[in-house]
Amino acid sequence: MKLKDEIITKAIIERFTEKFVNNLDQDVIIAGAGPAGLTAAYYLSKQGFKVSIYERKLSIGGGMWGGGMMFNEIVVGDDGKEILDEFGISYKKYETGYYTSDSVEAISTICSKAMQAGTKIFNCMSVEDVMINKGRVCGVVINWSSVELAGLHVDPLSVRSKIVVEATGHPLEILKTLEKKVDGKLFTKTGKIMGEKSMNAEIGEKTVVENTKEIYPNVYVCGMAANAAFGGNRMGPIFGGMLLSGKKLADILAKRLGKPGVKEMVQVEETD
Ligand code: 48F
Repeated sequence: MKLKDEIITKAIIERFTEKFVNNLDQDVIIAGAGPAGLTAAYYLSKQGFKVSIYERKLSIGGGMWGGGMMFNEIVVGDDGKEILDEFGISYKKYETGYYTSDSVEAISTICSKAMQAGTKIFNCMSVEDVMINKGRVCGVVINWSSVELAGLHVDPLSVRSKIVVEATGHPLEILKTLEKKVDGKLFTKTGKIMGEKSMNAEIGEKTVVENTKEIYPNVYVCGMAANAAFGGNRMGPIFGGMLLSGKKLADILAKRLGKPGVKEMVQVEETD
């Protein structure tokens, strides 16, 4: 059979458009395809929720590929190991309570399992803002990362969702934008972003899970963003907390959203 270049082009454009159009009204939109966002997406998609992730970079996986200082191994504790088991990621015991895993195997498997469970990932797209309606976030504003990088004056598009997840890691990109618009109204002690504290794996691993929660109506934080938002410690290349945070978020959201496909959360139509 003779291959026609124009058919290849048409196939790509049509299939991408189909995927994009079918995912403009989601249960959950996650900003950032790092280990925390991907893990949350996996557990939610597995239960049938409509989940998409917008990732600024060409590659997904955030900071997991590079392990610690580009030594491509990660460390997880006992609880994190259970999530590696769920994904079928191999690991080795190092000492009691410490397990290591190849970071490339870990993140590529998490991504693959999330997608096979139904998560849609839109890479090369940045979340640049959120939509707010009557004091509740109801979607995100997106643009091609290349537009942002080139500083082009091109208007963005918007995508609706019941829940928006801030999973952009240390930079807290979505919350920083939101904070400016809802001055002092975040669900932190100060009403503002608290900022991350210095490295402490012992404390950081615990608080990253505790801090995985709602921070503004319909906006949740997970992964490193949770500690950066609520004033927790950073924890370096121990990744169990990121996986546990993603799983906790999925559990909270599954309870809140109820059964997949049920539109029980009223979406407000009028603007503020
Ligand atoms: O940074 P990242 O891996 O976040 P995480 O899942 O994991 C944190 C760890 O990697 C590490 C750590 C572990 O102890 O501290 O830092 O919390 O992934 C965040 C992803 O968000 C993307 C970014 O490219 C990365 O892949 N991202 C950042 N800003 C945006 C974004 C944005 N505005 N829109 C879309 N994606």
